[in-house]
Amino acid sequence: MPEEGLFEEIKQAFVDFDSETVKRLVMEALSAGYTPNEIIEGALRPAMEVVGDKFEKGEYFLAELMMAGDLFKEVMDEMLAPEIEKSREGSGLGTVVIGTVKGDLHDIGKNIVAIMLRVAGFEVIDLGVDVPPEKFVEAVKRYNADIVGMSALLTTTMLEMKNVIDALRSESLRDKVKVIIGGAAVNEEFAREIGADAYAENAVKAVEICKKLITRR
Ligand code: HCB
Repeated sequence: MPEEGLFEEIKQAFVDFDSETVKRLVMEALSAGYTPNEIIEGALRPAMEVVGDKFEKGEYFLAELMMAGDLFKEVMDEMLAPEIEKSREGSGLGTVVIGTVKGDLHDIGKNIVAIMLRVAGFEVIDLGVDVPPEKFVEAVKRYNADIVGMSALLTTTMLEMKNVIDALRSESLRDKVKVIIGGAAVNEEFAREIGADAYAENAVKAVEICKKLITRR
């Protein structure tokens, strides 16, 4: 498959932090008709996983994690987000309050989900990173949200998702909102365990699921 070769090259250049080559090849992929999501899921996210693995093995350090974050953001902001914006579908689907949970500063995946939800027609209130449960609760009340989206990439922060759900429950809001979770630390089983309505492994799935959740309310 030609895509595999091109995506593999993007991935390799990304892992080497060769930003010029990454950008040139991403442009090539867009010109060849690949969607931003195909490029993210087929090349950039797998590259991030390699960087993460190298960090775990002690081959890369915090500086490299930061470089990877910066490079991903550059490619998103300069090339992919403007492309995603072009496919705006509509508006008025409902309101989603989204954030990365307390103690967690990873926001790249959450930002992709937020932009894709906006483009699909949701109003998105992005609370940013390191968001404590009370802030989620406050935003749900303030914006009369339909859905709460949470992101966690650390095993040390994933339990914060349960704290948010508990906080919604104790404010009698749990029946009024649907809860979707995502991020590298979590999975379907964990979503069930903490009482979330859904887990999404990527942004496209998150949009699909939010559309379904909104019609089931
Ligand atoms: Co971070 N980090 N990091 N990191 N980091 C991870 C997450 C590790 C897995 C790397 C590893 O060891 N293999 C690891 C966590 C291990 C663990 O807990 N099991 C780790 C660690 C340990 C740390 C620090 C503790 C390192 C240190 O200081 N010693 C530290 C923690 C800081 C903190 O949060 N308190 C840290 C810091 C950083 C940064 C700041 C340098 C940087 C983040 C920059 C930023 O986000 N602004 C960073 C990065 C870049 C990573 C990796 C390499 C990439 C993460 C990423 O952006 N992936 C990551 C390795 C990995 O993930 N395998 C590593 C790409 C995006 C697109 O994927 O999964 O976030 P995503 O999002 C997807 C998907 O999950 C879904 O849709 C998105 C799009 O498809 N989704 C949702 C996401 N959120 C959703 C919400 C929904 O409601 C629905 C779907």
